[in-house]
Amino acid sequence: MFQFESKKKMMAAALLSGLFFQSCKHDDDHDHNHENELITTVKIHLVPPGGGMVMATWKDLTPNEPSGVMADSLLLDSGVNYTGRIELLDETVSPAKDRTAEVKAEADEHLFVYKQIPANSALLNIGITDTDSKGRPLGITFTLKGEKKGAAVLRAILRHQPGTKDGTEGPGDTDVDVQIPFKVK
Ligand SMILES: [Ca+2]
Repeated sequence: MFQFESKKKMMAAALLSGLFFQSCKHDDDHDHNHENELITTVKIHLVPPGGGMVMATWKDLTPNEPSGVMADSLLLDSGVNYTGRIELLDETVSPAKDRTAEVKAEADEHLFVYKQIPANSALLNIGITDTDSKGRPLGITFTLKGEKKGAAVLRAILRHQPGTKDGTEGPGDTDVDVQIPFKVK
């Protein structure tokens, strides 16, 4: 009787550890998949109030190598309030995978940071217009206005901040970091 009970317990323990092992394995797979979520292509879409669209594409089909980066330039009118949207794609597969929806689904873990190079150029006024479930900025949509004429570079950084997002750039690591030259005329 005692032996029977202890065998049952051992079987239960083995079953539990098997379940535990499986759930760990699942987490590993998830992390592994996330690392493989490539973003090769970033598109900036800008719509002026009168309609039409300005678009620029940044592309690097070899994210693990420094070479191979291509970027369009944006030509903007000063004083115009553009409605902006950023689009992320993985073009290493066909058809291309839309990564924007994944970032939106994981809004609580992501933040787009927009900067100008040089930092003191102050040619653009950019304001993020979307938020995550806790009211913190996300940055898939934004407004953009050319405050004065000149040329500089728009830098868009996607920060991945699982469990650490606080609305600032600091926490986490970078999923993609792109630079798009622009001119305000
Ligand atoms: Ca590359």
